[in-house]
Amino acid sequence: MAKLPALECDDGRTLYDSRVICAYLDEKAGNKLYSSDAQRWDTLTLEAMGDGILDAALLITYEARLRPEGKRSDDWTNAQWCRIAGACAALDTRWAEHLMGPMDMGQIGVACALGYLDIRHGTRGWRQGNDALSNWYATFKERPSMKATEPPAN
Ligand SMILES: N[C@@H](CCC(=O)N[C@@H](CS)C(=O)NCC(=O)O)C(=O)O
Repeated sequence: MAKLPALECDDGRTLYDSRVICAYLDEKAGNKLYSSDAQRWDTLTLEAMGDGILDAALLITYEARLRPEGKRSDDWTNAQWCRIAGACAALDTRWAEHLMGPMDMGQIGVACALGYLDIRHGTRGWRQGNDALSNWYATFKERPSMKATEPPAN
C-alpha cells in the first residue's frame, strides 16, 4: 500500500494500518485496551473517529504540500475540515463521558489525532467551542507515554 505505519513481526509477517497494529500490540500486552463487553463497540468507533480525523487532516496537508498551487481547491480542503470540525464537536459532547472513562484505544487514537491537528493545522483552532475536549486533551497529553512519543514540530 506504500503507507506508514507498518510493523515487521518477529515471525516475518508485516502488519499494516494503525488499527491493526494497535490490536496486535494490545493482544501481545494482555488485552487491556479493548474491552470484551458492549463497551468494545464504542471503543472501536472512537478509534475509527480518531483515524478518520487523521485521514482528513492528512489530506489537507497533502493538498497544501503536494498539489501544485494552481490546482488546489479551497472547497475540497474546507470539506475535509468540516469532517474534522464535526468529529471534534461530537467528541466534545456525546463522547465526553467515554473520554473521561477508563483508558482505552479509542482515547489513544483521538489523542493522537488531536496532537496531529496541533502540529499541522494549529491555526485552524480545533479547540474553539470544544472546551470539554480541549480540557481532556490538555490532561491526556501530559501522560508520560504521550510526552515520550511527541513528534518534533517541523
Ligand atoms: N489509516 C491508515 C493511514 C495510513 C496513512 O495514510 N499513512 C500516511 C502517513 S501518516 C502515508 O503513509 N501516506 C503516504 C501516502 O499516502 O502516499 C493508518 O492509520 O495506518
